[in-house]
Amino acid sequence: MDFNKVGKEAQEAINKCRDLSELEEISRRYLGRKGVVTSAFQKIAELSHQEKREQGRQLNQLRGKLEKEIEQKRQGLKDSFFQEKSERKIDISRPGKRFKAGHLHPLTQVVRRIEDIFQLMGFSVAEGPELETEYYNFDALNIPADHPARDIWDTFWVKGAKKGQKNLLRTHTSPNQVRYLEKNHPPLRIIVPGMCYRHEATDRTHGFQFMQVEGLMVDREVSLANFKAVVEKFCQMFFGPETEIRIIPDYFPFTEPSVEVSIRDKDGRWLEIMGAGLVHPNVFKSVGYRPYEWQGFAFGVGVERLAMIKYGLDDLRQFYQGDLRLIQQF
Ligand code: FA5
Repeated sequence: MDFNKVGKEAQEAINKCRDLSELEEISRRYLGRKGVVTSAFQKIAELSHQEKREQGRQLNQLRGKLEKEIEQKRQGLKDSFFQEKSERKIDISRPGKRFKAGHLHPLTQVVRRIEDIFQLMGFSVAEGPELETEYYNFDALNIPADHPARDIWDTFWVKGAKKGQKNLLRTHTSPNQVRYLEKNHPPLRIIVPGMCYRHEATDRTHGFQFMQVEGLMVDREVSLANFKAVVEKFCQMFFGPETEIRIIPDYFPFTEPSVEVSIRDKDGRWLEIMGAGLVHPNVFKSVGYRPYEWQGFAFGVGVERLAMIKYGLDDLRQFYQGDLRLIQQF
């Protein structure tokens, strides 16, 4: 066997080799159990003593050299593999990954817009609990237990109330008139946004869960004319300067007189958006004020109704279905 030739061939193969699996193949070919060098070792057993020593020495040299070369190459290939990998990690020319940014739900956007407009008119934003007591939701609002208005505001009664008290999911945001008047002294102007619940068969304009924004302004002299100015300004800022409103009589136990406000939609139809009126003397009495010393107006506007008109939707249940095709439009 020509050791020089074998050595040269092996060296060339090692030099040309580009990846680790190819290198392992070369290593097997020369140094493996049936490899060229290994089989040569087996063959020299048949040679004479002198030749055995000579060839054995050369074969040992060749094997040592190849082992060293292959090991060096192996290390080199590994290094360049990791180098390439780490270079890939910081390849600043690659296009970035796009983050999916969410945005506020259309109803949240509407509530924020309502808050902005009323804040411009000097109203501050207050909050109240969704789990209410019977007292704040009804009694303090001049709706005693036997009042027929309890039927139209049937709701979800909740177990676990304190003794002598009944808990329910609030049917409207009006309890916050009482809660706020108990803790603050007029003159005052507030709005209270929040979720309301009613035991109601749903349809395109009614949900069993919906949002209202309550409004309350109390001062020495507050009239329906003040209310009209505020609500008209609000509608024009919210829907556009040409918006027409209609105010007609209605009935609520906690206002006197009571009114209903509608706006005209794009097809010319009147759509009810809120109930309102002047705060009833009995409500002032329930918070310990002397009636007729203070006057006020209050209103409760339906957020989904405003959003439906603003966005041209015909079914408010769509707001609660989480359908991205709808939500992503706004
Ligand atoms: C009330 O809830 C009174 N608390 C409003 C009020 C406040 C009157 C202050 C006087 C003074 P009403 O039930 O009409 O009233 O509801 C008011 C508004 O809430 C409605 O105009 C409507 O826009 C919205 N609304 C009422 N029920 C639903 C419902 N089931 N689904 C969606 N919106 C509703």
